Amino acid sequence: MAGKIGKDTGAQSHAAEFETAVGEGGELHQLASGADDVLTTQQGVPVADDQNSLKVGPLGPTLLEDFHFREKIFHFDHERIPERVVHARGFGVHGTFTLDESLAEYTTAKVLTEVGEQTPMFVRFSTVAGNKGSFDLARDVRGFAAKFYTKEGNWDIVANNIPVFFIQDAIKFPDLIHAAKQEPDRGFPQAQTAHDNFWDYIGLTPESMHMVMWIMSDRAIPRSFRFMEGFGVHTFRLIDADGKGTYVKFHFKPKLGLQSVMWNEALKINGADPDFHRRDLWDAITMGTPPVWDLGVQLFDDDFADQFEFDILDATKIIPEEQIPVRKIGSFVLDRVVDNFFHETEQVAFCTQNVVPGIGFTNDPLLQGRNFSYLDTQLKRLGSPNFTHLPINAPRVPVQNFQQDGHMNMRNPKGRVNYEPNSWGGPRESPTTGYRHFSAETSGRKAQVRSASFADHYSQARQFFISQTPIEQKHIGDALVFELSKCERVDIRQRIVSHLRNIDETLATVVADGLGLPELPPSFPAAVPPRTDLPPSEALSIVKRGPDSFAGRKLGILVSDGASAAMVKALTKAVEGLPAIYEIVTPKIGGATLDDGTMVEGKQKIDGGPSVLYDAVAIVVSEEGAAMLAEDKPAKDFVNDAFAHGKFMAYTAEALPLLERAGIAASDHDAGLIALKDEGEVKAFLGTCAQVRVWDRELRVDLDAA
Ligand code: HDD
Repeated sequence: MAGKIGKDTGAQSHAAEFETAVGEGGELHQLASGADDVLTTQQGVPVADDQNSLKVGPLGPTLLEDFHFREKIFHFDHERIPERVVHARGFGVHGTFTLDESLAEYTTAKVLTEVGEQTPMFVRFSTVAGNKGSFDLARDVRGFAAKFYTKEGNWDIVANNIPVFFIQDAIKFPDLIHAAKQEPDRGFPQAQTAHDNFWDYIGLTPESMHMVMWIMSDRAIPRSFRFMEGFGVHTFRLIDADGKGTYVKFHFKPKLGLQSVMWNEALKINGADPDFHRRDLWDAITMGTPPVWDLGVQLFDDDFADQFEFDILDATKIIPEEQIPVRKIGSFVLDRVVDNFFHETEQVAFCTQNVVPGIGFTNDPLLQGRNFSYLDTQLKRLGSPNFTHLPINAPRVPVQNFQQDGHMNMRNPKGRVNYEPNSWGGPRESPTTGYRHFSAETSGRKAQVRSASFADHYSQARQFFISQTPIEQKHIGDALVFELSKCERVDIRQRIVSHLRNIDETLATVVADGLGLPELPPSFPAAVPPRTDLPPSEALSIVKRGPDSFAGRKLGILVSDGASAAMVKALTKAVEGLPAIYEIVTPKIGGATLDDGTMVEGKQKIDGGPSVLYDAVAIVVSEEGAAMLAEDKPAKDFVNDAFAHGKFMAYTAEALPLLERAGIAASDHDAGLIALKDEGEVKAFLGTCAQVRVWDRELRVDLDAA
């Protein structure tokens, strides 16, 4: 039995890595244990009893001599490593990037020039503020860190799902994060910015205002990692064979389109399934519908940079896609879950300074600071400068240099020579293929300064706001009211409203009203007058970039005993055909017996499968089933929430009494509430669901009225 456990839990793969690292590990392992599936100590000694420590008699004291017991407990005691100071909660998966269009005109990087080349990748999604055990649907930025294992070494784009950042200079980062995370005296609130310290800091940091618009928008509560964009944020540089540079911003565009949840939904999802996002990605991949993103670039030169309204080195600014379109050059699919969460997701170490020949940095002061911070943090977190030896961090090309020793070293240089230059032989510099930094003239007075070209903090915040559809604007107002209403100090609330006046007067008025401020505070003094001439940008709205079908999304089907088997079958078949996902929700987890006597298995019992877990719902019940569910609070919540959250809902005629008892009167019925008269209507229903939500219903059933 012990042998079986060893095999199933990955003792095999551990041995395989050992083999990779040491070369002859397989034989050693064989010698030590005698068989592949025998449980061993860390020294490879076979274990006879893993359940009882060594004692003097059955009731006697445990002996220090029991080396297996001591080793096992010692190892357990040291299992935890420091969690990431930010982005602690994450979820990583493997994938592959394929290049479709060469950028050879601009760069020598093989990953961006060899069309058809498939580059293995690892991507880790994350929230920022919450600790490792926090919930997925916090209102927060999402990390979208991508490691490309290229033929020229590892290239990391340590991206977010928001294209700008709170601050312009890395020296401010510790304060920003201290203010955002739980307050130091009380250790809460966890995984949320709805508290005094955060908004106090923000109110005193006008450069954060553009980012504030993004995090108060629905971008900060994505439906799933699969429906999110990713942005490299900074302006990077592509470098060609002659050393000529071209500015570049990196974008990840989901093929599924953009989709978010509603705030009221997020609050409930966190209770119903704190792992909502990681489960979603796990399910999509393991069910054979892996998500795909396009890799896009915005390319521009010094002339554009000179005439652009803002500084391209300022990480609080975007370059609107209308000004520089995003050129799609390839795509990546994320199609393999990890074998072991700790091994891969926890130990992966992203570093902004991981670039390959042909890709370089700019003087963005945030990027320059990040280039120090990431390497430094890995030493603290992973405990050794040899973190690059861990399989998830190791490049997929030979690593040859004279760096040596240190904790947990697994690849010291072989032989006598460990210095350079030497006359023995060994790896040499390669002036032709090696990494060359972008060469540029630079001069200036040494001083702690901020460029005057970074001074406009409101114009793009306003541009973002006016680019949103009315419902998205409403959500921004609602979110601000929610967050600020959790602040105890009135002056902190007021100061934020004073900033909003520089962005949009109506927004400021709505928020002030929602907070019950007796009057609008004066506008915050702006360093430069905010511009009002920037045009709206379609690309900034989620609603305008939504999915165009129900594919990849999830239908919850509420089924009772006696429900129409034909209808359940039609729905499940149509969903599978898209392909999308469905879950059957039943009063009892054992399932429901349908009208033809067949049994349909329940994936969720109604109490554990609220409608917030689904993109759309169908209610397929019998008369008796509807009568029974009409007296059941979770069933009524299922229906009522789906309606209030603007979801498309299909129902069989028998469900009407349940709808009514759940608070949906005949006069409330709208185009999103679809009666399924026969199975032929199922396809049309799913077609309608492409629209994501019945937005105007939200205005009628206001959840977050300011
Ligand atoms: Fe950062 C982690 C993204 C600014 C310092 N950051 C981290 C991760 C992402 C980002 C996605 C998680 C990586 C993972 O999954 O392991 N960070 C960003 C973006 C920024 C940004 C898009 C602005 C454009 N970060 C930023 C600054 C600093 C840091 C200005 C410090 C000066 N970030 C870190 C860090 C972390 C980190 C402390 C924590 C864990 C880690 O690096 O590996 O070094």
